[in-house]
Amino acid sequence: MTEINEKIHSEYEWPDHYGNPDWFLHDRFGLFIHWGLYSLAARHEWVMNREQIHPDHYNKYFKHFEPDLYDPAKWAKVAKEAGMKYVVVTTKHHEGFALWDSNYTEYKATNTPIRKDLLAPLVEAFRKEGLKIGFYHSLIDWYHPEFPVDCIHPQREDEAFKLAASGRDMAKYREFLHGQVRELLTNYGKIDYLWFDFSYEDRGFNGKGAKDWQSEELEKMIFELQPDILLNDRLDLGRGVTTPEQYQPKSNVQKNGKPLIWEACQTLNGSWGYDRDNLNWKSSELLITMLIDTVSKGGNLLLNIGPNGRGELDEKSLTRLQEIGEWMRLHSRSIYGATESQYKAPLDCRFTQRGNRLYLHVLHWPFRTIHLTGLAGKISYAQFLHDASEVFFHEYEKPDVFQHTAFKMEPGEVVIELPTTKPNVV
Ligand code: FHN
Repeated sequence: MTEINEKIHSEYEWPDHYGNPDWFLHDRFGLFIHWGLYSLAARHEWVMNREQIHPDHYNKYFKHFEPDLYDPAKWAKVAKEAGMKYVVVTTKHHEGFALWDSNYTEYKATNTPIRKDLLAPLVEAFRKEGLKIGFYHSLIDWYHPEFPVDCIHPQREDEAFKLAASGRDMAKYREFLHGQVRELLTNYGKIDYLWFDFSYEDRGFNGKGAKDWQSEELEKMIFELQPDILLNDRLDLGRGVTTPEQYQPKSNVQKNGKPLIWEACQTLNGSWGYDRDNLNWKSSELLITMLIDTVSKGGNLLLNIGPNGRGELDEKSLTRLQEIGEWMRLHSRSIYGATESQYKAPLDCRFTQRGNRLYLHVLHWPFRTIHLTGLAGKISYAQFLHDASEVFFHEYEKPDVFQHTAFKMEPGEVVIELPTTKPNVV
């Protein structure tokens, strides 16, 4: 068992009946894929709601959906070369359109002009590249006749919930929801991660989600079908992988003073679905910094791409994933199996620690003087760069307390070999 795993099993709140998170804590970096009819609209996965598109009009996308350039083997190769170790793909987003050949709906890929199950070849391709398989599944469904929130009405749940009283049968919807989850966990082999979406807890409707979805029963069924699967916490049961969205937590994520297993889910440009004219693209440097920052706080990064309606990844996404992959080629050893350090990193730096190796990520190389307070004294870059091959960080305050060497291995990576016994650094 790796050092992290000992930490998990001793310190973290992780339900005994949940899958073993060891692989997740080692792998650290995954690919999120948002792909559906909204990809044809090329605006945003909430386009139906944001532009108040009537279902009759939105149905045109269903009639035209034919991703003839879809190449999941290419997607899997791109993800692997980016250093990603698992994938989470939208089996069905809020629009209700199923990528797989579900027996519970006609609103599925096999009934569009592409006329095939799009999930099966993706699972096969990513598994072949050695990535773990995760399914995203939307708990809400704007298309299903019995779900009490349709997309035309404002997404103000209080109005929508009144709509629910108008004869919509939540029990019928729940049967549909549980049935589709059963299909997904039965027909595609071992699934490593199930990522439910649209927590009502996060929106202040405490208790509603777990009640509406009958989350306890759903969770029981999930583990009967896939005993080792990981679950996120959006079934509103207060357990599972915590998934802060589109922001970087200030420190590791905790509950009752105990660290949680958590995963930051982030986009490349602010949109989860393909958004052709989007101008908010994050740089590769920022995305790499987000990965480092996340691991330095003991979390995973789930980084999203939105393939277009033809089934292709756009150039801007491909470029970023390739550049992240080049950084990972050099520095993945500071990411895989690494986690937060007990030491406080200097300003504009991050520490990730793997065993007794402490990786100092200098985010503004080489324009900062490193102040390693609590671990070492202050050195100037001039000295640092001059002594690049072997740099001694000294405890200027208490030189006799602790001294170790730092090896500048690659641009941007400094490895500090720690003594095997924990230094009595105060
Ligand atoms: O509404 C969705 C959104 O479209 C996207 O899927 C994100 C991904 O985490 N989840 C919901 C917003 O919290």
